[in-house]
Formats: sequence, C-alpha cells, structure tokens
Amino acid sequence: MSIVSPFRLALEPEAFQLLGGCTEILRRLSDMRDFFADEQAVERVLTSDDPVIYEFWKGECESSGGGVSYGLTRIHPGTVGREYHMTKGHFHTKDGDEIYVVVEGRGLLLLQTREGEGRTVEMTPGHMVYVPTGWAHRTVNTGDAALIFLSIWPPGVGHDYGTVARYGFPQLVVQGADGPMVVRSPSFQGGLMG
Ligand code: S6P
Ligand code: ZN
Repeated sequence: MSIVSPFRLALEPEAFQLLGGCTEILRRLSDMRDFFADEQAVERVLTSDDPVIYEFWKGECESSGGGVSYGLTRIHPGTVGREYHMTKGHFHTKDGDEIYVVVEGRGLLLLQTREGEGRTVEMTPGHMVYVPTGWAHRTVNTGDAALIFLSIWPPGVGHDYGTVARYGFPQLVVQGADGPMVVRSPSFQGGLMG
C-alpha cells in the first residue's frame, strides 16, 4: 500500500474530473431500465434520446491506516414519467458505513434494510447523512437544479446493484400536484431480499 500525501480538493465535478486517479461513471437512462418504475415512460424517452441521469467520480486513498474511498455525484434534474431522477442505489457487499455531505441542490435519500424496512431522509446543502452498514441507499433529485453530494466510505466494501434491480425500494418519489411525494412502490413485495 502506498502512503498518499495530504491534498485539498474543491467539491465541484470539474475538480474531480481533473484529479488523476479518479474514475468517471456515467449513468444514462438506458443503463437504468431495471430501476425506474414506469417502464413505458423509459421506453418512450429512449425512442428519441438517451439522457445522462447522473454521473459520479470516485477515488481512493490507500494508506497503512486502511485508506478511504470518496466520490462526488451529480444527479441532473428531471423525471421519467412521474418519478424523479435518481441513482440506481445499492447495498454494500461487505460491512461498511458511509457518510454523504450535500453540496448543492435538494433531494431525498431512500434507505432500506434487507428485511425491507424503509427510511427517507431529506438532503439539503450543508447537511450530512449517515448511512449505517446494512442499509441500501438511493439518492433522488427532487429539485429544479443538479443535486451534488460528496460520499465517503471504506475501501473494498463492494456494491450490489442486482438486489435493488430485482426488488426495488419500498418508496417511490414522484411528482405530485404540489411537489414531490413519497409513495409506497406498488411493485415492492417486502420480505427478505437475497
Ligand atoms: C458509494 C456511494 C456513492 C454512489 C453514487 C452513485 O458507496 O454510495 O458514491 O456510488 O452516488 O450511486 P450508485 O447507486 O449508482 O452507486
Ligand atoms: Zn454506497
């Protein structure tokens, strides 16, 4: 393991893009067919466009202290059908807690356990959210502008997207007449997830 030097980085996509060793991941609508609830709305949009829903940049500091992984995510504003743009969401495959720090925009963090217990936490600039081990997490942009947040987690935890693709989350965040509404997902079965 190498020891890295101290460094300072602006919480802006451009700064992460320029940082050597950072990986850029782009998620387009076509990558998220199994994640949005309204399959017809997904296919309707895809007939003419394949928009970027979100992108994130991640890096890792290795050190004798165990190191740290970090990432910056930007979710573009918008909806697919009535459902707001969001990340795929994942369980960590090994025990590992995570901290999210909201930089700009507004949204909701959806959390769930493998037993199907759900929680919803508001994400607003200047606030952090703690994601304990065992809770899958998905971020939803409910605002009119990009939602940008920093995440910090232990290296090597791994990301399980398949369970979320198969079972979904108990909550859907949809556009209502008076703004965002959190509703129970009609397709969510509950029970123990794989
Ligand atoms: C990593 C952390 C975030 C997400 C990112 C994209 O543990 O939770 O950096 O990777 O927000 O979301 P997703 O669900 O596509 O990984
Ligand atoms: Zn995570």
